[in-house]
Amino acid sequence: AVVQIIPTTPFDGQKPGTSGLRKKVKVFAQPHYLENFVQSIFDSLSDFAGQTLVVGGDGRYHNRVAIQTILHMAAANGFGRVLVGQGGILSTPAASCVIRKHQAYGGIILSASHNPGGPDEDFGIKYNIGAGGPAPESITDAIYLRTQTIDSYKILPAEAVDLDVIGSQTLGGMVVEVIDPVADYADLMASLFDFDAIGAMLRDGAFRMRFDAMHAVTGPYATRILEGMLGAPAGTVINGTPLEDFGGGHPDPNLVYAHDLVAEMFGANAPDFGAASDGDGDRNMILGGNFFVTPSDSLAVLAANATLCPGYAAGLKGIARSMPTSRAADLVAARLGIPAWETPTGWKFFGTLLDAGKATLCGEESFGTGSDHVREKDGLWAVLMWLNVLACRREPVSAIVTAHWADYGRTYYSRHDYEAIDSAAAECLMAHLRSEGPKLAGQVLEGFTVAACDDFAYTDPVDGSVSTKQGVRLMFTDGSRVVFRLSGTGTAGATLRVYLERHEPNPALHQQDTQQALAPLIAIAQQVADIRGRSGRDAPTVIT
Ligand code: VG1
Ligand code: CO
Repeated sequence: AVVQIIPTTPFDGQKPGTSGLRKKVKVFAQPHYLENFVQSIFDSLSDFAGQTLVVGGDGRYHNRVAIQTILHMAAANGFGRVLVGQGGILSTPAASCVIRKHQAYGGIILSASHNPGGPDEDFGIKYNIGAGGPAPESITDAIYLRTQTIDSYKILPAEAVDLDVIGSQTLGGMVVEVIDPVADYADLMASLFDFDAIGAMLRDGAFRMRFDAMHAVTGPYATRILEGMLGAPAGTVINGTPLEDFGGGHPDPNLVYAHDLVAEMFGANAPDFGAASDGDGDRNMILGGNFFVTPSDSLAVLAANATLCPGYAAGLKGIARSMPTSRAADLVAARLGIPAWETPTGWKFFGTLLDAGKATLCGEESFGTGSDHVREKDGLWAVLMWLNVLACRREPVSAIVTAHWADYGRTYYSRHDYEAIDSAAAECLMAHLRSEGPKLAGQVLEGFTVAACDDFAYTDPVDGSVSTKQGVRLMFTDGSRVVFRLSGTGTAGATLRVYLERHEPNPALHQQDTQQALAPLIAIAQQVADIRGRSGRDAPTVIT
């Protein structure tokens, strides 16, 4: 077959957000829409002729169609080889693992993460670099620029590739290798954690766990690793078959959407440990019996216990967290005498720190935790790290976390999301905070004195790149914070996120309800941003 050059015209709005380009399936399914974006990726890269590209997705509706297009375009653009997960499946962390292990040039991941899937729901695409992580802003900016001028794309007209049979095929001059999506990732996990100790705990009958794959991509990974390699009883993994529409749910591992798991973990005779992951397998929620571990606390507890795991026995080089994530992990870093880094929201900002050996663990409040083993956050990795810690300590999750609070103080933390509000109203709210916020310095609000208010800007300590307007921070003299930012992953209107944080050193005050403990800060957020007036909403859509 001969490469075809197809004329096209630009589409508006192909700007990658926090984690790639996310739009409704109906937008992606328009003729040339995906092709324009993929060609813009290739046009923003250089020297990839004959190189290897990794391709896979979370299995949502449109995944297979999109992968066929990408394979035919990769062949037309001169890639030498593509590694694609069987059935078009690769979790986001597994894709990162495969890119690194096989020294690929880069990879394309198809996912809209925790957003619902199906013909009327969301789809997404992002490019990852050879180090395995999401493309930095220099590349995503170039891609966006290219989408605005693109006038043609290259594609090889050839039959569809069989994605279901493991092995090699050719597509024009390019080799397509359909790979087992789990194998490389499972090997990496076995190299980091004490599988003997975890397996012994899972098999002895006294310890019970449940993992909710939410009908999303981690089903095959969790089933193979937990029930297969570690010998957990069959049925440990629930909702373990990936479905194109995730069974109609939001594959978002939080207390609102992981309802099957939450019902069991907060019911009578609750298992000892519960966990869930999201659509593309990079998020995690950790639960004990009748106990929720906030993602910010999870990062801190894992950091404090990391040396119990073989892969981290030598200690941590540093801990990085996104700006809105609570500062619980900073306290652990200080105790360990290692650096604590604060980056903008989105995993792409951790890459340079990990590559430079400045950080080992990273985390985000949005149920994201990971390490230098790959360059994405990694849901099942976090679950295995918790299991390794539990296998060593043999204490309930709640006891480990409350002991951590007694030691370091408890950081009460919550995020309030106002989803799908009017975009103009949301921009107006942020503009108001940017101009009026700094004037609050020195004022006393609800008994809290404002130390400073700014719009977070970040200079990457490794490559010097600068990212501005990353969220308005209202900081108080006691260390409490209220942070406001707009989501960069939504596909309808704007989503306002309000992050609330207060450190409580006194163990006698560690058993409060989180929303009660944060009530004065919630009131301050309302007062300074007039959320009700500007958004027209009386209450947040989701509280995590
Ligand atoms: C959200 C989270 C952010 C996370 C991003 C991608 O972004 O807040 O912490 O990195 O999703 O996660 P935003 O811009 O909507 O706040 V995933 O699991 O969707 O790749
Ligand atoms: Co995700």
